[in-house]
Amino acid sequence: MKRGKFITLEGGEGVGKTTNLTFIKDYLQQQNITVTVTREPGGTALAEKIRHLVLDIDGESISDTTELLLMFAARAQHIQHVIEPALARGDWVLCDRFTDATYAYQGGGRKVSIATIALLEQLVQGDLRPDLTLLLDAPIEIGMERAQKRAAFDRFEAEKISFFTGVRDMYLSRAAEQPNRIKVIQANQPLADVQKDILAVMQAFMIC
Ligand code: T5A
Repeated sequence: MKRGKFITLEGGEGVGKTTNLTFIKDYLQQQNITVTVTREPGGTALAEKIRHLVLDIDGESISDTTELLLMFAARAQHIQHVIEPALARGDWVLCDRFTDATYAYQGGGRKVSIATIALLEQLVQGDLRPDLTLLLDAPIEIGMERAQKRAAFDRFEAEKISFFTGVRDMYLSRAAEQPNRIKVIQANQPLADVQKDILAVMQAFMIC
C-alpha cells in the first residue's frame, strides 16, 4: 500500500482554517483520495482531554513548560493512534494545526527556546513531517474579529496583541525558510478568493 500524504493547515486565530479544511477535504475526495480529517491539539479521546485542559480559560495557571509538554503529549498520542495508522493504510491526513503551531505559539508567542521545541519534535515525531502546509495569513485584528464573532475566547485568544504578533512573525519566518513545504495563502480576502488560491496550491501539489 502506497503511504498517504500528510497535509496541515496553520495560521493565527480565526483566519479560516476550519472553514477551509472542509473545502480541501471535498477537493481531495473528488480526486478519489481517502481522507482522514483531524486536528491538534486533539484527534484522540485522550488528546481531546488535553485540548480541553490547555484551552480552558478558567483552569489553574499553566506554566510555559507545562503547556509545551502538553502539546507534545497530545501529539504523541495523536501520531500513534491516528496519523501514522492512516498514512500507513494510504489515507491522506488533513490536520488542523500541527508542530508549526508549537513553533509559532510556544516559540514565537511564549518565547520558549526553538532548540527545546526542535528536541521534542525529534523525540515525538522521529522523521514525521507534513508533506504540505497551507499557512493562512491575515492581519491579527481581522482574525480576532472573526474569532470573536464565532465564540467566547479561549485561553490563547485572551492573550495580548504582542503575543499574536510573535505568533504571526514566527509562522511567516518558517514559511520563508521552508518555501517548498509551507505555502502562504492571503486569508484576508473574500472566502471565494481564498479558496481559489488554495485550489491552485492543491493542484500544483497533486502533479508533483
Ligand atoms: N496551539 C495549538 C498551540 O498553542 N500550540 C500547538 O502546538 C497547537 C497545535 C487551538 C489553540 O491551541 C493553540 C493555538 C490555538 O490558539 P484552534 O481551535 O485550533 O485552537 O484554533 P483557532 O485559531 O482558535 O481556531 P478557530 O476555529 O478560531 O479559527 P479558524 O479555524 O482559523 O477559523 P474558522 O474557519 O473557524 O473561521 C472563523 C470565522 O471566520 C469566518 C468563518 O465563517 C467563521 O465564522 N471566515 C471568513 N469570513 C470572511 N472572509 C473569509 N475569508 C473567512 N474565512 C473564514
